[in-house]
Amino acid sequence: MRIDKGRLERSIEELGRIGQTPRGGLTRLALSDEDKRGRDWMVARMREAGLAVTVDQMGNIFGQRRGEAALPPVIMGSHIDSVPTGGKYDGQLGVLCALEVVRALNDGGINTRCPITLAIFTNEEGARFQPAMIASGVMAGKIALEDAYNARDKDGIRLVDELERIGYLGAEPCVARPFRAYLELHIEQGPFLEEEGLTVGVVEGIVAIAWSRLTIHGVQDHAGPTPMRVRHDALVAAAEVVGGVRRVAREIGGDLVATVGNFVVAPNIVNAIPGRVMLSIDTRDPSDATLDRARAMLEPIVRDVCAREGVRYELEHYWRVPYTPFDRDVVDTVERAAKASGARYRRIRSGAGHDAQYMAAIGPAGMVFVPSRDGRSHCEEEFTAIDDIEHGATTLLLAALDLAGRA
Ligand code: HGY
Ligand code: MN
Ligand code: MN
Repeated sequence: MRIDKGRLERSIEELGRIGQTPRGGLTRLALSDEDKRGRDWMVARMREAGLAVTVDQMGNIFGQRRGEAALPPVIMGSHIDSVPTGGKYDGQLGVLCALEVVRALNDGGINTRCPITLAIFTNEEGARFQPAMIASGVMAGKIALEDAYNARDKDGIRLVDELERIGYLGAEPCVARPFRAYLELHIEQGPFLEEEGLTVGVVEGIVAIAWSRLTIHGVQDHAGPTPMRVRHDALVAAAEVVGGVRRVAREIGGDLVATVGNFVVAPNIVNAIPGRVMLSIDTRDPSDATLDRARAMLEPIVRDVCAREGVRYELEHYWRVPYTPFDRDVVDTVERAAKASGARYRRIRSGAGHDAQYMAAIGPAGMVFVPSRDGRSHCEEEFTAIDDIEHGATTLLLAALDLAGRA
């Protein structure tokens, strides 16, 4: 019983071709036609591997491998939706390594006491519908199903209508059910494993994450005849806020990160003074108290900048996930598996959110990291070497077997 590196590499290439960009990256937005094709491809492979496939109300896909006893399953999961011009490892690698674990168990004729379930979560990225991890959030009871259904993309299309359109609006309730453990293999998306020459990260927890939306209302006007002294320019105020976000991150320092990634200007033409700007603010830190401190520093900056420019604003704090430590026993099991796999490893914390963050709210969860070349992710340069992937997948296999118990 072992991970078949060649088979796993072929699967990564094959699934990675669905939504592939000209530069070899991936654009497979949640519930898009590419996501449907990716889902259909995965369901076919899951059925070939003998899994009983079900789909729930949020379009989460589950493939169950029977266990010897009526016990809660060991779930291995992740996501196959990507960010625009992202990479073909974020999310999909965890799903394919979980599939490879099932295939290796099948090859070895291994039966387990607990069932083994493969899970593919909808819209983990939050790139098309917000917030991120919306489907595991519904399952964990942290996001109302109706709110998730009514989430709209930038074209005003609702999430539920897209689930229906692509044929993945399942009947199974999207609710928490007991599980023996949840395991997620994922790329690190940061520089540490590679810098230290390590091939596996034993993830101890995930940082706290806060998303806010700032909308600034100025006075839209003509760029030519309007004297500077009478202007109320939403973009000038927004630009100063962006600088303020960076200042707050610098002043607090430590592990705090703060990003303005989404920035929408209206009417966004050369010869009109911007009347409205919407910008996103993503802050993360291992300490929830530090996120609160960052917010407390940011709000007066926004207030003063907008007062000076004579513009109105709304600041919505619309998504928050607390610092999430993983289950001690699961982390210890992953560490034992990493050691047994022969990998060079260490314990590490995740700076990215994952479905494991919400799954940890309803049962024992843990993660396995593999290195990212140059620490890059959410970009077409995203890459992880297959030898590192093999170590990670072997760690996943050994940890899942330990937790599920051999029959
Ligand atoms: O935002 C995140 O950390 C993840 O990529 N959804
Ligand atoms: Mn991911
Ligand atoms: Mn991601």
